[in-house]
Amino acid sequence: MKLVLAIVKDDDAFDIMDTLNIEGFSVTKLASTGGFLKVGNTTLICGVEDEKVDNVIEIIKQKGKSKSQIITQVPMPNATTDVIPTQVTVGGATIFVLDVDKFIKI
Ligand code: 2BA
Repeated sequence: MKLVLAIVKDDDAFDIMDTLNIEGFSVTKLASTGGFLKVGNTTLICGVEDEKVDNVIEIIKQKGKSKSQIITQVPMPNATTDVIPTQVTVGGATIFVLDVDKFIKI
């Protein structure tokens, strides 16, 4: 079994969760915050059989859209007072796949 940990945009989270549920996958949603932009994002946790990991990734890929955004505060320790708007592209999803030693439901 694998644990799919997917960091997605808040806007995409419910669509991804609905599709995963319809396809028979259980998923848990955690509210998270990106360390760079300091804005909210969503971390989805999904425990799946090894052979179904690619199905889960495909669903996230289809529903998670990447988005370009302009940030006006770049987190630099010794930044001057001048603010330079910077464009960053936040990906459709950042996905980690971890091995699961045990899966227990009581
Ligand atoms: P944030 O850390 O808020 O990053 C948002 C976007 O800012 C990133 O999009 C990337 O385009 C840019 N960015 C991040 N760190 C940067 C840096 N040091 N210099 C320049 N630009 C930077 P994504 O790469 O698509 O990441 C979206 C969110 O996924 C991240 O939000 C973070 O919450 C998570 N994430 C990405 N990579 C991760 C990793 N290796 N470990 C843990 N979380 C990760």
